[in-house]
Amino acid sequence: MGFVNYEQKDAIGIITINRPEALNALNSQVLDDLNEVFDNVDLNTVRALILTGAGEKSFVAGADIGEMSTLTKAEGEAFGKKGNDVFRKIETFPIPVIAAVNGFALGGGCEISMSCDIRICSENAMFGQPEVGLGITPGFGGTQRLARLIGAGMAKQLIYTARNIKADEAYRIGLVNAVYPLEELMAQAEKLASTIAKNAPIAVRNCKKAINDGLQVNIDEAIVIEEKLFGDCFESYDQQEGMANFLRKKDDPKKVKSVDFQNK
Ligand code: CO8
Repeated sequence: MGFVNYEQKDAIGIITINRPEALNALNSQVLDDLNEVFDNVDLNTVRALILTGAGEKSFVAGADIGEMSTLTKAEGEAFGKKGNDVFRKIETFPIPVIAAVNGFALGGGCEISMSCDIRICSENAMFGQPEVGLGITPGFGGTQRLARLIGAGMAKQLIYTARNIKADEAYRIGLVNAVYPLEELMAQAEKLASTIAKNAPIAVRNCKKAINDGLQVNIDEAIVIEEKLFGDCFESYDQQEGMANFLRKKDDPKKVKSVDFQNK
């Protein structure tokens, strides 16, 4: 559809922002299209998503500067909310989302990658929050998620200086989990997604929720969140079969086989 393509390969969904003529910059239409694609993911069959950008140069080069250039204060705030709503949808999406960052991830591009669960990138990737050089703050969650991911001191330095960093530095400061040659990036993203997809889907979902929700509250409340989500896994087919399979293996190693988790 429009500026966003969607493809399903077995249990993996691949979402590609496709506006290469503007280095996949996020205008209102791209945000609407992304929202719609996420709403239409078949959660019965898809167990992990990959988000990437079309072309070999850019993941997402930010929010659309042309569109933003004439906004009033109220329109600026509304545009920020539009992006934030989509990015929160990604962050709280029931299944894991892997950002395969294949080039520029600047401003809104860095921000959308940070709303994903995991970031991996190509060697030519470049991350940054250049907003203060344009007279604005990061507005799609950058001031919040960068500080949470890499610590307040490093986030403040990157945001105040508007300095872009290359893939190796992004890896060193923990912004990405791994760096690959560009031609290997998607294969590596799919490999990671299929490893996740082989595990019990309800358990993976509950892990995502426990980590996300637990990070927002104090440790006592966080532990209670974990307890409830842990308890929620029991009596599921996947819990019973996953554990029975382990016990069968102990009994007779020849019975070793991977569990066909059913998402129920
Ligand atoms: N918005 C709109 N168009 C863009 C953007 C963008 N962010 N980035 C690139 N493009 C367009 C260019 O205008 C150009 O179009 P055209 O061919 O029609 O002139 C095309 O993409 C190719 O770009 P370049 O010719 O500039 O390619 P280069 O390889 O020379 O440079 C760069 C690549 C370094 C990535 C350069 O394009 C650049 O600096 N882009 C802007 C990066 C940036 O500053 N991003 C942050 C934007 S601000 C933001 O994201 C705020 C998010 C929060 C919003 C809150 C809402 C209120």
